[in-house]
Amino acid sequence: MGKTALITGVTGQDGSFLAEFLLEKGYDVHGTIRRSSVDFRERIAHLEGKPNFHLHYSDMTDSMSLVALIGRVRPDEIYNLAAQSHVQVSFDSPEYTADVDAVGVLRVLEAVRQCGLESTCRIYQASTSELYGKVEEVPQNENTPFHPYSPYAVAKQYGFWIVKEYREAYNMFCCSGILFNHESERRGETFVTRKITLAASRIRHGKQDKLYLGNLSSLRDWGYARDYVECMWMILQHEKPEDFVIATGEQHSVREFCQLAFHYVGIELEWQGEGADEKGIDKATGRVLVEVSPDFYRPTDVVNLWGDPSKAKRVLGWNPQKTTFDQLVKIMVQHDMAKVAVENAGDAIRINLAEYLEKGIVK
Ligand code: NAP
Ligand code: F7E
Repeated sequence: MGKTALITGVTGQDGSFLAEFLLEKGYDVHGTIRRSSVDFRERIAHLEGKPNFHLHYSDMTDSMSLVALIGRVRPDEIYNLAAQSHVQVSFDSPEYTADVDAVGVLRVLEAVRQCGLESTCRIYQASTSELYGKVEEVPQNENTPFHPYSPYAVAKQYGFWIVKEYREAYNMFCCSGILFNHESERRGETFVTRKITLAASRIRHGKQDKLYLGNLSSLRDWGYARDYVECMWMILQHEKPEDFVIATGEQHSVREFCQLAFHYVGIELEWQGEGADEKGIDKATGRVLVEVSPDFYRPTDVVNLWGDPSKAKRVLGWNPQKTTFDQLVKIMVQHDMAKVAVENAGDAIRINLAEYLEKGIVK
């Protein structure tokens, strides 16, 4: 019999890639979704209807739903990916972020214990490079001290420690993957990379005039989400429960990401000015296409993330450079150029429809 996995947050970027990956491996995959007045299942629509793919309503703030679900599914592996994952939003909703991202982890661990699965069920916790926050060492590895620098990071730090506590106190197979930023064509549209690739595509198609960003000098270690979900699985197949840093080992600025994304839509940018006055200008036309808006500054910003994935490479045999930075930007831009082209076609049909309705041709 194949294994059974439960993914919390299956509708998210990572959840959708992980579900695909596990289904291909022959798993029976169960995923949690939230009730919403509009259904946001775009990332998993292609999986619905597959016999080994099952969806259940649940929420990380609702222990009863978690206990009932885990007791019913009795998973061999749980991937706890559900979270309020936006750092800037965590400054506006700190209490909710703590409930979901900190206490939510505890709820999953306790549900496993209450269902008597503590010796059979392996648990992966989606931890984050944001724990290093106001960094105390560059690059960061499994021994680098934490200095969380946002309500999101503080909540995730609780998640990290409670997983370690349950491992030590109850001998449970639970581990944290300390994942550095990973992006894709499915990335949420308000994270900086996707915001840039979508804006560059819209500007190229004449649908947007300008892109406003916050800190252009912020440094990140950006990988491809599809590669990172494989590592989540590898962590749970390892002979003993351990925590791992997952990163590419390469660092780039927001400005560099922007430069390359615009390059792939056919626009070469040059940068003028500094700080809040910095601008990205189209070399060919002299038009200002990128400006800084302090609206996107954070009360405390993490500006120097750079991961050292040596342990994952050595112990798990994971390849941190499967998709390069250049390839990642290209994948995202190609996707978004196509998306905007389809949106344009959709707009044309909608305009015609409105005209038809107005003229009484269609009733
Ligand atoms: P994402 O796209 O924002 O997906 C988050 C998922 O969590 C969605 O399915 C979302 O459901 C669900 N969720 C949010 N609040 C919930 C709640 N109260 N109850 C149940 N489900 C809830 O995030 P991601 O990029 O895939 O990241 C996956 C996990 O890895 C997160 O825990 C994130 O914090 C962590 N992480 C991400 C990165 C990264 O660079 N992507 C790096 C390190 C760690 P809806 O679709 O209904 O909103
Ligand atoms: O910001 C700067 C911003 O929102 C990256 C989550 O998946 O990765 C993600 O968190 C950097 C920051 O991601 C804009 O100030 C500039 O320094 O794309 P982001 P994040 O905060 O790194 C970690 C590992 C997670 O765990 C999280 O779940 O870019 N930045 N201008 C901007 N950021 C945004 N969002 N928007 C801007 O306009």
